[in-house]
Amino acid sequence: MSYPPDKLLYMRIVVLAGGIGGARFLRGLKQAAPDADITVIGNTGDDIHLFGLKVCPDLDTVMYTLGGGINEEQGWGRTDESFQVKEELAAYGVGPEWFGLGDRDFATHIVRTQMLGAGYPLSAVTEALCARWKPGVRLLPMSDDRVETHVAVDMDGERRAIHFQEYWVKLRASVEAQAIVPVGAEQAKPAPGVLEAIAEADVILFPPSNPVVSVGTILAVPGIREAIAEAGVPVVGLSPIVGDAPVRGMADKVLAAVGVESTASAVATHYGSGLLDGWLVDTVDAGAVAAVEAAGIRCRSVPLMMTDVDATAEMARQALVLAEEVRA
Ligand code: FO1
Repeated sequence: MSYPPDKLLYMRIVVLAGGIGGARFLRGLKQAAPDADITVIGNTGDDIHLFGLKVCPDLDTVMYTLGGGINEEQGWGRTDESFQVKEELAAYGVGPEWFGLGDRDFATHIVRTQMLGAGYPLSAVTEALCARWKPGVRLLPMSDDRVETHVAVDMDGERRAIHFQEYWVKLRASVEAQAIVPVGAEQAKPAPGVLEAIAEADVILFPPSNPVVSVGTILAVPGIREAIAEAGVPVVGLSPIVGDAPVRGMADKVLAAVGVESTASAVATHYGSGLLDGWLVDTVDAGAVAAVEAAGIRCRSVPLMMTDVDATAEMARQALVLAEEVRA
């Protein structure tokens, strides 16, 4: 199939991104549409304060991946990393030991925390950090306000709300999530530039990121969902579920917590036709196309495995092609 018309390459694209899946998709999108003006609205619900430092895993994963500093195997953290600071902290008995902050990564969190302490909002700090990494997209946090995703779990005979990172990294989502709560989201305002980017977009994409704790948390910031629904431009998503299982990560655990089946069609209807115009499912889920279309969402099946940048670029191109189909 030939590449989309030239005008697609120059369009303004807004992407709602989580961590690893979002970052890898963006790398493909940049290859598919090298001249597009891409604004990324990044999830900050995974943010955590550790050792007095503000850590923003999803913003950093996008910044490092697009800026060439990511640990490719892990998909998070820095390349050529060492862990001497973490070891020294552990020698003082200071944890948590379950969260792998490396020495190079620490520098990012120190700079971020210093700037926040000096009064700069997270959006300005992120812009300053990106001046070094030059990700080739405009990376905006969803909000400058503090939003923290907590997970309600039943442990040791009682219900507790724990930080998302504790649930994800320490517990590896091994305990059933009873509820997912983006604490602070209701009071949060979209960061400067977020609503403007949505209003000016030619196309809005939901990458194969976690629909609950990544894209869902961004949509929980009042004003963002409404702005997308009212933007009047194609909104196209790519399923993070292939063959009834998450492509990576443990999205099924948090989908269950919000009562959504781990299928490509269930995730599409969870977003809903009021938000989503188009949905790509993997070829193994071609049987789901009819159900998604019956729900009022244009659907196509294409290969959705981000095995390398070329395969990912082809996925991004298919999303843009579907967006044009929807627009027409
Ligand atoms: N993921 C892990 O599985 N283990 C870790 O120790 C870990 C540390 C970490 C440090 C910085 C960072 O930016 C990301 C990190 N991640 C780690 C990834 C992160 O926990 C999640 O994958 C995302 O928050 C979900 O998008």
